[in-house]
Amino acid sequence: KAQAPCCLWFTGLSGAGKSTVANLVEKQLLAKGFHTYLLDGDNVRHGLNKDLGFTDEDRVENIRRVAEVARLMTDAGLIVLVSFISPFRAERRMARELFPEGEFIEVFVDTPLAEAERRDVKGLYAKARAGKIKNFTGIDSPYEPPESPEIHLAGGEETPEAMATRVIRRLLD
Ligand code: GGZ
Repeated sequence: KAQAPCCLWFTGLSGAGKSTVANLVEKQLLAKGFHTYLLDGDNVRHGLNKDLGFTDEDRVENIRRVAEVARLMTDAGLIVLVSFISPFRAERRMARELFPEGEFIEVFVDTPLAEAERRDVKGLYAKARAGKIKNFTGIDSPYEPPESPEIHLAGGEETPEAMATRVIRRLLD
């Protein structure tokens, strides 16, 4: 059965593959005729949240605003994909509580820190280790892994395509 509207909430470290998987999932949903929107740092941190950085306080506010926007979008009938580190359990719970039962689907892209750092696609981990970026998640800022996500993806083992397929199955079967 189709689960629309709903919020697919991707969480995981920088470089875990959240946005890669979320983009693949969105593509598949669009191909099936669903109306979707993907919220991520690229379209939120440069606009709505450009006043926010990476202190704990700013991350809390970042996630609060993103959750409220996602809720407005599900009200409008969309499947919303949200792709932020969202490192704190309390804020993910707060986000969950904005949605009716079953409409919030937490997707943990569980790529180990060592693997994300080994890939270091954007070179940010190297900068964080060198002290050039402060408060970097996993280095000198915490990440609290989900305890019971609806979907748990082994980001260090599966391909993005395989992970996206699992999300789609869970959503539509
Ligand atoms: C973590 C940072 C930081 C710090 C810049 N810590 O791999 P990316 O580049 O594309 O994803 C990261 C993104 C994280 O932003 P979020 O809005 O998802 O974070 S949160 O949910 O915690 O508010 C990374 C980049 O921004 N980046 N500085 N200090 N990631």
